Order: sequence, then C-alpha cells, then structure tokens
Amino acid sequence: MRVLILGGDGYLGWPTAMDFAAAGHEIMVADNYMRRHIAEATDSDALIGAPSLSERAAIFEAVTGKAITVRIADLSNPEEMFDLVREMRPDTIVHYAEQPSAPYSMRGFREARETFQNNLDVTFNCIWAVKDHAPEAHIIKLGTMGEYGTPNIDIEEGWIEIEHKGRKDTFLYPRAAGSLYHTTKVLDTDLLWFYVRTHGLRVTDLMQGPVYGISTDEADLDPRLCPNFHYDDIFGTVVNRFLVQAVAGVPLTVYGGGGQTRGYLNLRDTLQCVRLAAENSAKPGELRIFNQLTETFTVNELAERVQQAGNQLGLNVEIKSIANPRKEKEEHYYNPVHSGLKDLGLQPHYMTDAVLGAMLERILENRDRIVADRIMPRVRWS
Ligand code: USQ
Repeated sequence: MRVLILGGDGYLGWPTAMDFAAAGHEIMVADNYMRRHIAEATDSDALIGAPSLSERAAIFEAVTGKAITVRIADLSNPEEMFDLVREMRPDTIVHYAEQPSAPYSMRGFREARETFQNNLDVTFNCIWAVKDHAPEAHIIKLGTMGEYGTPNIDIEEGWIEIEHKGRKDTFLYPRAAGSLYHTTKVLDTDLLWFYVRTHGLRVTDLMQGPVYGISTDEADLDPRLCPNFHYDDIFGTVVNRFLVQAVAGVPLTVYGGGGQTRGYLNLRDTLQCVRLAAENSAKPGELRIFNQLTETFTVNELAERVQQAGNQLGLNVEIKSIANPRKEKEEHYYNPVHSGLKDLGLQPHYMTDAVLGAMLERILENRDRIVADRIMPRVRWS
C-alpha cells in the first residue's frame, strides 16, 4: 500500500511510519514541526532529543534498508496538502497532524485558536484532498476517547441506537469533551461524517485513550529512532509522566481525588491498531469507529502500579495528590466497549510490572536529562 502519514514527526506518527515501512508498505511522512516549536516555546522538550525527520528517515534506512520519504509541509495550507496527495496518490492516509495537548489548548486565547485552526483546517484540507484527488483513499483519523467524556452509561464504539417515542434510529454516540483540544476532535468527527454521507468517502475514526511506552520493534534498533518521550505537563501523558517522576524522586502527581478513569494502551498497540485499520479498510460511504484502548485504570491505580514497579528497582516512590488543574469528574462510571479492533486481530500488550520496569530502566539511563521544572502542571482550566 502507498501510505501517507500526516504528522509523521509526532510521538505516534514516527513509530507508525517505521512500523508500516518495516511491513513493506511505501511510506511518505509529512509534518510542519508544530509540536517541536510548541515544546521549545513552552520549555517542554522531550526526555531524549530526536534528530530531524530527514535524519530519522536516513538512520532508519541505514539500519533496515527501507526508505521513508519525508516532506516538511504545512498541512493547514490547502495547496501544500493537495500537492502531497496529488504527488503520492496514497491508498491510505493516516491523519495524526493535530496539536495533541489538552493543557496547551487551555493555556489562553492564542493557544486555543492555534489548536482550533490547525486541527480543523488540516482535517478539512485532508477531506478535500481525498475527495478531489484520491477519492478511493482510506482516511484513518486519530480521534480520542475524550470525545465521549465520562457519561454515566456504557460508551459504545462510535454509534448508538436510540429509541424515542416508539421510533428508533442510529446516531453518533453523544460527545462531551473536557478540553478545547478534545472538542476539536469532536468537530473533526462531525466534518468527516458529513463528507462520508455526502461524498461516499471511506473513513476510520480511532477513538484512542492515553498512550504510554517508548519501545517498538523499530525504535529499539537504534536509540536515535526513539519516539518523542515527553514527561512535561504539556505533552506528557500520565503514565509516561509518572515513570519519569518515579526516577526523579518527585511524588507522583495525582490530580485531585485520582478516581478519573481512562482507557490506556501501549504504544505498540497503537501501531497494531492503525495497521489493522489500514489493512482492513472501511468501505466507501462508511464512517467506521473503533475505541482504541486495551485496559481501563483510575489515576490512583496507575500511581500504585508505577510505585510498585519503581520500588522493585529500589526507587522508593511516593504518591501525592495535588489540586486538580483540570475541570473533570474525579469519581465516575466508565465502561467503554472496545471489541472492534480485537475482532480485527489486535493482540494487546498489557501494562505489566515488566513493561513498566523496562521503561523505568530506559529512563534511569537518561535521568541526568530530566528537568524538574517541567513536571508540575503550569496550565489551569479556570
Ligand atoms: N493526570 C494526573 N496527573 C498527571 C497527569 C494527568 O492525575 O500528572 C490525569 C488527568 O487529570 C486525566 C488523566 O490523568 O484525568 C489522563 O491525562 P493525560 O494527560 O494522560 O491525557 P489527556 O490530557 O486526556 O490527553 C492524552 C493525549 C491526547 C489524547 C488523550 C486520550 O495527550 O492527545 O487524545 O490522552 S483521552 O484521554 O482518552 O482523551
């Protein structure tokens, strides 16, 4: 397959590109380095510095013999998006090219507007590029479990049948996002659904929970192929943050009561899910939605697991609740259905002590690079 990966420099984009290339697909990655610029501007650099995208591709080719074509392009500019799609004529487009940080989107007007404009513009341009220049292409869009929020009923995979006054119909599952970033993903889904209905596009929307991990088959071939591993309050997801805090000797920052429950998955499973979706395409005129997670945990459970794994390495990990900088429920029902990707063949990598221990060892090798000022939350929702 010819696969175009939008946002190919990101925490998920780069390892996805390597995974598809290693599997024998023809890969082009595009990125405008927005995350790198925001990380620099907010003093949120990743634990291990990443070479440029072209350098990463050259290292990957030297190690594996497989090529990844790189384009530095601003995908919020329609002409740049259309040029890429006309040049490559992809069978599949994996769309990660969004500002991915909830805290950044809540920092102020400028950051909210930047998130809103980038995320919606890239999705809109991607839709039009496919509609006009590659109508058979399958769009795989990274959505988020945060689109649904935390409703007091089971979360279905994207769609829900509703019976009202004796009549039934199927609708997109109700959404109630908890940050402006998550809200842009809700709007993306609505845009995609409109163009699927009216123009018969084929789309898979992956509602993904928070990802953790640093190791993939290809990333482990050379330390310079490492994914961008963030532990700061802007780009760091909670498990990655807790593991760095355990190594830095900072008490794990549980926000508020710690009963917040989310659906988590290992980075290796993100790669599996995206490839399974690509190799089993949605049909023309179908908006297929999967919930992309493998296990659910409360924040308190995550902290306890990291504490246990850290103590096994002699780290003496403490846990300390701090005032919650976000507006979110700290105690709630949470039961998302997540059978669709398993039905396609997903083999989960669960969060075991061994997985957490291996991550801690990798962080220990880089402990001198940890900057303590990046750990405490710097953005409040209100
Ligand atoms: N949390 C803590 N302490 C911390 C950091 C986070 O208690 O130090 C809590 C948060 O309050 C939240 C939960 O942990 O309840 C998850 O937070 P997160 O920062 O790992 O995840 P989130 O901000 O929701 O965003 C991340 C990714 C985003 C993706 C999303 C999936 O950055 O791109 O869409 O996970 S989901 O959360 O399912 O919407």
